[in-house]
Amino acid sequence: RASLLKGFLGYFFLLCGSSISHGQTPVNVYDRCSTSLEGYWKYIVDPYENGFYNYRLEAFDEQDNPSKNAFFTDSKPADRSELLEYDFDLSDSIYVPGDWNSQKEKLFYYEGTVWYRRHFDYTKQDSSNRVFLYFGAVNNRCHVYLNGIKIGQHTGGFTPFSFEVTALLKDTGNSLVVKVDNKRIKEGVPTLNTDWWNYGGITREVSLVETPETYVEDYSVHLARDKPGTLQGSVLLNGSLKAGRQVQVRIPELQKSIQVLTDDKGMASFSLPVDTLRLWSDQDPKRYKVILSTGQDSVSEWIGFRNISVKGRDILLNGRPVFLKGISIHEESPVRKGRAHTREDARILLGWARELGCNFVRLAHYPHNEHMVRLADSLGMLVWEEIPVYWTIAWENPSTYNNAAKQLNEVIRRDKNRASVIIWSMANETPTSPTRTQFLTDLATLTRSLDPTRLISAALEQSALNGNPKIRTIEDNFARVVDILSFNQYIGWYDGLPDKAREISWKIEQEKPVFISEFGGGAKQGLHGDKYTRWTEEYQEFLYEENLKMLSGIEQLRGMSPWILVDFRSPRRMLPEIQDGWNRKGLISEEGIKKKAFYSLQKYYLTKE
Ligand code: GCB
Repeated sequence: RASLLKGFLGYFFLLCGSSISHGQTPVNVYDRCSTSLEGYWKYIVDPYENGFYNYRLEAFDEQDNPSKNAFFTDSKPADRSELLEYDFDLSDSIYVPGDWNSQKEKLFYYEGTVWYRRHFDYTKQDSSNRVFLYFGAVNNRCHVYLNGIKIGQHTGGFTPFSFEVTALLKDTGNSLVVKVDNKRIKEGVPTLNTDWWNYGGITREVSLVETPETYVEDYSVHLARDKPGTLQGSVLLNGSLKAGRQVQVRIPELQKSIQVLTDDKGMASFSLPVDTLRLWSDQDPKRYKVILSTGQDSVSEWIGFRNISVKGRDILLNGRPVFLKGISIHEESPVRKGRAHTREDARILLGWARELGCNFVRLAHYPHNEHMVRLADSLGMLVWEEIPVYWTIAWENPSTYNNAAKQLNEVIRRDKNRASVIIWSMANETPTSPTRTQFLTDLATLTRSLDPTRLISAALEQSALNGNPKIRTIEDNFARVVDILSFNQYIGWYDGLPDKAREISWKIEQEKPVFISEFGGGAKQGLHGDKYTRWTEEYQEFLYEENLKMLSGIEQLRGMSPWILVDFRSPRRMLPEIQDGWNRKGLISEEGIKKKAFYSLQKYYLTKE
């Protein structure tokens, strides 16, 4: 039954065509008329979910006449006698967007429910317009209520979603209540065990997005794979006038435009020959302004056009071999020491990657905020995006699969027009078994149906060949499915001392480009000693030098993203005086200070062809 369900989901997404699906967030909200709800919101910490369930553990929002004790009703006592045991107005405030852990000391380790409330007034620009309530991301599960009515719920902490609120919105005195729950659960994606901080809250922007009644909901424009010199794309309208409508697609700089007619689902495809096109690349991140308009609606953005493919052992960018000089990054703010979400955070992180000599970043282990990929587009930084299918996901559970597939669908939908994004990663370090391989293969099939223009990979694991620890290989059936063979390895850290790398040889049989998705080791910035003393900068530097020599010996090596750009918080890393809650494998400390190994990798990248 599980695979039937999966099949259905795949078919559903397929029907919707290149990740275009109905009734969802208008894509590219940044170019829409939108009003930010950023600012201080009231919040109530609710570990027992007292505002969600009555004392028989029945959900208030499933009842016909919910009690005023349900927090989403945002009630006040009617008179001086009435008993109510909460009051948003008298509660503390917290900044949105932002995680709660880094804002409130008492919530540093908290995992559970927090209720958020915001009051606002809103006047539409045009009375016939529609309004969507848009969330960049909420970690991890949320229920959303406007003016006492439930408008929806969402699972998955790293992707955007929205709800239409046209009919519920009032000019004044709107009450928006969001129940956010970040409890880790076994069947979740991610599951119970990870190596990063489980930041809770409304972690990315919230806004009201206004559109005409019939509007451009989604579109994709890219270079055709099989017809050089041709752009291809599709567009989807939403609204009562979506069928049989003219849509114009224009690229003013190329003096090109085309008119297409939508079908009865509001969909239209197009193909646009272009003779003089400067392709987007890491060397020349050229983008063109693309404008899509229909009736009263018009939306535009800057899009780069490029081809990414593999041929034998090579990764080809616009037909030419490229070596991915990468680094892995977690979504943590170098400024605030919490979840990153601003353009400024992205600018600093990608700026460091640039300084390191990178043309590539691996955004681990979940979709990062949209500023990262937009900035990567403008900088010419190639990107690996990943979903949090990490370690020991509940492979047998159909709801776990659906959750992973939905997150994949949402990130592809968000980023399919980003030239920088070249790889979709299905997973990280997952234990091989037939069920797991089927799970990942289904995700890969889904990805290829949603987006045939990009490459697929996953961070796999290596093993000893026939039990000989000196010869390493990749034995994993999922290796057959990927376009790029990626794996993590920790020789010199979990696996011997750095000079062990000299004894190891690699026997990789797959005729595919090889990418080292992780290697590295920890160092406490400022701690010095000889190169065999763990946690010193000298040890980490030694580890990088030995690993880089060893890895250069892999013939099919076409790139790497060592672990990791900056030290990051992890509850697994509690060694006093060294870790104190931080994974120390960063090349840069959480204070922004570069360690010695930063310069070893920089030297390698700057001298690498
Ligand atoms: C890994 C994981 C990464 C960890 C890292 C480590 O293999 O993919 O999430 O943080 O090792 O530091 O051990």
